[in-house]
Amino acid sequence: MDKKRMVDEKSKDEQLEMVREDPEREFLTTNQGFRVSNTDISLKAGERGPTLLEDFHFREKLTHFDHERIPERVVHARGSGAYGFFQVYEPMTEYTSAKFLQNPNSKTPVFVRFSTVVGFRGSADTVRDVRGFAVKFYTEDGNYDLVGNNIPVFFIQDAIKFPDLVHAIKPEQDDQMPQASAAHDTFWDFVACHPENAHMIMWVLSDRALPRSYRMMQGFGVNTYRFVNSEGKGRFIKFHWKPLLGIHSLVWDETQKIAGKDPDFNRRDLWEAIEMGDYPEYEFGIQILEEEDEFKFDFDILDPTKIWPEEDVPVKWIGKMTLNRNPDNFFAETEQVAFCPANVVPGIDFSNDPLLQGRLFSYLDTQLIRLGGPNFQEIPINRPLAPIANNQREGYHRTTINKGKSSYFPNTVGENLPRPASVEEGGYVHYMEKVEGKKIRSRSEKFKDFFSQAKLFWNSMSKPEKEHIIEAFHFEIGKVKDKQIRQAIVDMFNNVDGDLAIEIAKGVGVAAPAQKGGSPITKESPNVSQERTEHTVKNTIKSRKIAILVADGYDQKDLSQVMQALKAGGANAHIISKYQGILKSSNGEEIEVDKNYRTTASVLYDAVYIPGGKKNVDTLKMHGDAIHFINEAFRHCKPLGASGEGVELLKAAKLPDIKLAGQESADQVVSDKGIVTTRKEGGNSSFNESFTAAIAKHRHWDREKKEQVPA
Ligand code: HDE
Repeated sequence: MDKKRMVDEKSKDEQLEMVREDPEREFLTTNQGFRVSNTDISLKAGERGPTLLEDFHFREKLTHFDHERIPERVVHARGSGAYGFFQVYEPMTEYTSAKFLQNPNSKTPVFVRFSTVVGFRGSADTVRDVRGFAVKFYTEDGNYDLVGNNIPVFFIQDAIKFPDLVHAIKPEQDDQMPQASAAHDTFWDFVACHPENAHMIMWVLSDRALPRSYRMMQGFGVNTYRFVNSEGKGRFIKFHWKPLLGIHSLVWDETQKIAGKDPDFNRRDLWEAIEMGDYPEYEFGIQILEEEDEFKFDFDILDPTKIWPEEDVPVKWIGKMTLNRNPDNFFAETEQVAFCPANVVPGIDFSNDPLLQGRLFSYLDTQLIRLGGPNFQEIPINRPLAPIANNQREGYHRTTINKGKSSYFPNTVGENLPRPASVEEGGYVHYMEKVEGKKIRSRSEKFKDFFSQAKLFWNSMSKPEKEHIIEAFHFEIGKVKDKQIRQAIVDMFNNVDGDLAIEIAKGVGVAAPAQKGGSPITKESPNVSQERTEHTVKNTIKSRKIAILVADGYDQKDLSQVMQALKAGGANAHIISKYQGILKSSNGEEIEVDKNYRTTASVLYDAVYIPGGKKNVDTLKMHGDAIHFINEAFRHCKPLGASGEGVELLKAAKLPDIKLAGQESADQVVSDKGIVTTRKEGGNSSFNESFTAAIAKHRHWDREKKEQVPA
């Protein structure tokens, strides 16, 4: 009898409930289950005597503690997880037989882990890095893992180079510095020795590597996969995730400051959003390529350093994922989750992408050491919802109690069960691709074009995005001590774009290329730009964090109407003042302060607002921290809003070349490069509209003079 169970949104939660421990148990016990009478003082021979070996509780407590660490992931060590569900929009029968992609009414439970790549488990969230975007679908056919990143290409073309890459980018082997950063000699030496990195480097030095939130970044399967339908027809596939909150990033200076102020910034953001019911949502997309079109492009579709430009192969959006529950226990769930690209269900298969082929081996291998043996799939977070039946036995930490006599196939003692399933019964059959060739260490000719798509990416950037990339080169290469490596990088990127190479050279103390070079590619692909892509939205302020700077004597009407408008748009406002406690408005109303200048900073917010009230503003003018708050937000191109007397505080901050609302036209709302002001106190709906629109835009790159502001 087929024991497959029906899977719905709650199935994984119900399965986990069986192993959850109730925190409200009354008595403390040992691991043997008997009650402990004292856990504060060890058993001693006399009050001042030595501790006795027979104190089993003491020994058990310390022994367990001594063994509480497991190896961190060799890459992607720092991560944050969340549960949710996935729903397909319409049956994908034409393309794949995967069951979870057939029924729009069924919800498949998922667990997602977002991560940085290079830093250790305790490193800061906001470093410049690729972000992992790994999704485990607990489908009725078994677990399907889509282990992706937030950048659609990779550094190298062949998995055999992965250890070299990771050794080069991790802290250097002699002094173990720097932490969570590519800005050091060995990494850039590796890059200069491997021009195949060029395209990926363009992405890593772009704003993509500084996501504002895991909820506001795209995800990509990177490798080329296959969908196979029930007739056995295969098609090449690339996977995409698109965040419905839009695609937004931080700026470099801000990320470095956040790393000190709140190293858990992205983790906290995800956790708090889910706690507050702001459930992150992502659309799931596929690029589909017919097999007969495999050789149609000037790049090899198996090369993971290449995208399939969306102008040539559009993305079809086929479903949506919602994340709606935080884990109960970080270690048990987020740390012990084990993803593997080889975990596929019938209807999904691999391509010969040489990076993917290596990945299919590496993940299972790494879990064996990290999770201590071959039974890690029994850990609750890794357990499929589909039943498991095979003849694998024993090994460390085995929890399944296999009954009966047989542990082999075929057998006569156990009715020849469990037996392999036919295709009709749901058995996984590998795609019957015809392969032939000589054993050879080589790759196809098209793999050797390293620069065309790097240039395509550069061509597609908006002006501010290009400036950010140049600044990133100045930081990263500027940190390289060896001048020869710095020169080699300038020369390497001269193959991408001559002007870019000249700009890099300017900032890092080496010569511009002797002869200006560059790839001849003129094509653009706007969807690779975060600013130009059609996949972002700039019409919502949902879940954005707004700082409101306030002191005693504020204008209550001003404050409450703006707070209401922000709340109506789904944003979260915080009252910030010199001290925590209660503030009084000019009319005697009270409001509680959420944060003081010590416990927060402008870098932790998306926008800043200052309400009116003369006494309020006169006090704030004397607070250097308030002026700094404004200057820093200005420098990071964030929206600022002020009403009534609040405008005077912006004046005091001396923002260069910004038009502020003047006394002469009290009703007017002035909106200039994201700075929205009105002199009218006590409520103004057109101010709210303009300020909300400025926040929705996220950043205002048109502030050319931002460098003139000290912050
Ligand atoms: Fe991974 N990668 N990877 N990787 N990767 C791991 O597996 C590996 C690559 C990605 O949240 C490891 O369990 C090789 C590309 C994510 O737990 C390890 C190669 C992409 C995560 C491993 C790659 C990824 C990992 C380390 C080159 C985007 C974190 C710990 C051939 C498509 C998953 C672990 C999580 C983790 C190997 C390249 C994504 C060592 C050999 C390309 C999101 O097995």
